[in-house]
Amino acid sequence: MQLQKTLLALCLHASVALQARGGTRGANALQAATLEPPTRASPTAPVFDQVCKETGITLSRFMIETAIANPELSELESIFSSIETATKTISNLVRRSSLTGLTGYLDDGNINIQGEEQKKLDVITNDVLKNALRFTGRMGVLASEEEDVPVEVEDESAARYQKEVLVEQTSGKYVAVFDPLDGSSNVDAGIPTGTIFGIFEDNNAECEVVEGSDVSDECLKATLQAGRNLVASGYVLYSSATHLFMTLGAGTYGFTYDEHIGEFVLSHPDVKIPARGKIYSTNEANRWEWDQPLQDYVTAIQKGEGESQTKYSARYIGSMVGDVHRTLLYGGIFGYAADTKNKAGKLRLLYEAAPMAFLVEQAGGIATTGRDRIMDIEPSNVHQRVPCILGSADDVNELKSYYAKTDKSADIYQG
Ligand code: AFP
Repeated sequence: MQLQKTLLALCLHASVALQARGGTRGANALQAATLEPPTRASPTAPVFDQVCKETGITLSRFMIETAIANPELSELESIFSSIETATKTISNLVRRSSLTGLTGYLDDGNINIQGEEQKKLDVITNDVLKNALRFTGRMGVLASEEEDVPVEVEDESAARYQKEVLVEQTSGKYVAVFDPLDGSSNVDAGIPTGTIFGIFEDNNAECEVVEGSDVSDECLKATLQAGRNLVASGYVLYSSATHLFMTLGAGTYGFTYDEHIGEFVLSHPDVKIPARGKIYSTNEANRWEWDQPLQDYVTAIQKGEGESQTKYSARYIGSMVGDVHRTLLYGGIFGYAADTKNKAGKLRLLYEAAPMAFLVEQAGGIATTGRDRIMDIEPSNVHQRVPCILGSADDVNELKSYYAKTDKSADIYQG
């Protein structure tokens, strides 16, 4: 009894302390202002008036409170629970891969639909995430970077979308798109990697799965939605710590995995990207093949001749989740632009650029091709690539101003 009283006192005390340092704010403050009007009403962000010092706010509690505040989002609770389980597993697989023989490429040299050789971890992490999501009972369609089971060439939909989409059931309300282990080419060198995910509503009533037959056009169409339709998105970074950053359209929230209690705990409430940074992050080896406006912009910030008159530093991991995570926290600009060899850049619209764009916008940043808002691009192909430049609003707007001075017809990317 005495112990219970002491714990309660600790919890209540912690609640006051967290509020005092602004860690948890009121519902209105948590409704992040997006730069562009969202197409759906913003959900109400959860409010935590009591926080236990021993556990903090776990992701499970965050989702329970979210469901109470927004009953229409209650099904997301089990989806996030499955993402949580899967990414804890992936974190463990990545950490131990040098000890468990999970480094390197598949022995049979499997090539995925992108033409990239698959690593053992690409395949295993895809299975982990796919299986976690399919058993939530909430999913209509799952599309992953690594799902490359060939479909018949004569199949019209296969030719158009170049790739199969795994359809598990039709009763589910949601569509999940994901890259299970982004940056996996880095993983054997101990460099950060990550999982990226996006959740859409399955708004295509015509999507029907007939056992034993190919995926229908309707089911594929349910997957091809613009980023502005995303209901949720996020990433999990596997690095010095495992971080899960997510948005449900009412701000961006960051959780850190606490191995002592086995839970993701809220560590970065209502993340706001600095309006301007002093870091640029891109694969500069491609610079001579970029659009001229981009070359001119990077030259200006390198010389301290940009709007801020500050000489920028370069930081580039080559692993999108790590580079975006640093950009969110420190500010600056990250991008993978079009170049003359890769006319749409390298990053995939559906399961890399759009989910990250949603997250960055919800933190007050911008994500663009150089001219167009990433969130407004309608995909025509599951594996479509897109130039993607994102980060601090002032930095990205400055870059956009270089493009605005030139004619779009001169751009490499004509999408
Ligand atoms: P891998 O998953 O093949 O390592 O690719 C990672 C990635 O898709 C993205 O995470 C990086 O931002 C980008 O590619 C790096 O590409 P470059 O190696 O061409 O710089």
